[in-house]
Amino acid sequence: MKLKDILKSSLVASVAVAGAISLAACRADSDGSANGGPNGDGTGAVVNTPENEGGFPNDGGANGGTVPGGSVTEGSDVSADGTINDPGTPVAGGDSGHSFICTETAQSRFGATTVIAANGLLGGPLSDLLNMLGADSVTQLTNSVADKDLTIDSYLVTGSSFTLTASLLLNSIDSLDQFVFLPQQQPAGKYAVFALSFPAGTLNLDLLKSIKVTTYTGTVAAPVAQEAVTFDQVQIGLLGDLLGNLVGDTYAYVGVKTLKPYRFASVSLSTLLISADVGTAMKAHEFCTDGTLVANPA
Ligand SMILES: [Ca+2]
Repeated sequence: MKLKDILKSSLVASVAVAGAISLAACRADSDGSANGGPNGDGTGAVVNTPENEGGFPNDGGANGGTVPGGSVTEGSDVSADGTINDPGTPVAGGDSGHSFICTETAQSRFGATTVIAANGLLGGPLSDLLNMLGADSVTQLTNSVADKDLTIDSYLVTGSSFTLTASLLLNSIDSLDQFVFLPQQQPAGKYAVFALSFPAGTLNLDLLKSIKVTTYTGTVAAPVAQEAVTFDQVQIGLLGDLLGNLVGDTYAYVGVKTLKPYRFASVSLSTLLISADVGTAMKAHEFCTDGTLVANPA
C-alpha cells in the first residue's frame, strides 16, 4: 500500500472509529459501567494555568473572556445542514456586556474523541470528497490540523493547530473542521464553546473568512445540526486590529449556550481563496461544555 493510500485509509478509519467509540461508550454508559469521568458524560473540570505562564486566560477579563474577540450566542435557528436562519442573541462577547469563563470540557480520558474533516462533512460524504480530491489533498488535510487531541486533554494551555496552505485551498476544500464527540448526549442548557487562539505571528488574519461552531445530534453517518454561531469577517477584523496592538496571542471563546441537546460539535475555519500560505491560523485549545457568564467591568 502506498503512503498516500495509508493516509487516506487512516483518516477515513479515524472517522469511522470515532463513531464506533461514541456508540460503544453510549451503550456502556447506559448501564453505568463505562468511565465517563466525574460527570459520567465525557466531561470534567478544565485545568487552567496563569496567563503569565502561557496559559489560556480564563478569568473573564478583556482578553481572557470574549471581549472583543469572541462570541457566545443563544437561540440560533439552523437548518439540518447547519445553515443559519437566525443567529440568535449574543450572551457573551461583542457588545453583550458579558464574558465567558470555561469550567468543564470534553476530555479524551473520559471518553471524548475528536476528528479532522473538511467542508463540514463526516462519514461517507467526507470519504467521497477525499476520493474525488485525490491523495495529495488527503495528505494535506491530515497534516492541516496538528495535535488534534490537545483540544480534549483538559488543559486550556494546549491546543490543536490549524495550518492553511495555498495548495490545500486550491483543492476545493473551503473549510477545515475539527469535530468533538461526547460519549453521552449533552442536555439543553449546557454550553458548546471552543476556546480558540490566534497566534501573534498570523500575519494574514484578514484572509480568514469565518469561524463557525455547530452542535449536532444524530450520527456520523447522518448528522443533524442543532445550533450554530458564525464568527464572521467583521469580527475577525476586530481581532486583526487587536493583534496589531498586542505582543502576544489573541484569545477568543466562540460557541453557543444551548437550548437544544447535542451529541457532538464542530469548529470550522473558512478562508478566502488565496494564493499565499496563511501559516498557523488558529489553535483550538479546549471544547467547553459548561461555563459561567460574568459581567464585564464597568
Ligand atoms: Ca487543551
